Amino acid sequence: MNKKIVIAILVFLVVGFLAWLYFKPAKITTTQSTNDTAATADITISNFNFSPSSFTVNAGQKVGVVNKDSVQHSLTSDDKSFDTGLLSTGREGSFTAPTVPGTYKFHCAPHPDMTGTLIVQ
Ligand SMILES: [Cu+2]
Repeated sequence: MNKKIVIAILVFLVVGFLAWLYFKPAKITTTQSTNDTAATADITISNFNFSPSSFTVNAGQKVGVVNKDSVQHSLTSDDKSFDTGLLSTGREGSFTAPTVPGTYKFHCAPHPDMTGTLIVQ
């Protein structure tokens, strides 16, 4: 092999490596903002129950809901102002609390006997 070519390749690799060291993107330290999502579920569904069945939130707050039951459930307000939609087993959903303070009854769409109350302050 031609020595010049070998040297050229080595120089190219070294320069490339140094350039990479210099220009490589700064470590991405920002993590996904959690401002717009509930960090953890606030309401847990299990054994055909909402827990807690009465929950107080601030107006417009995002509320996380997790379904730990073996069947699908939803958290649906009686007046349809909020709804997680159907949540399968293990799934987490959320809804945004109404912006008007008040007491809002909710239920599970497939199981209307499952009820709870959201207090918006
Ligand atoms: Cu249900």
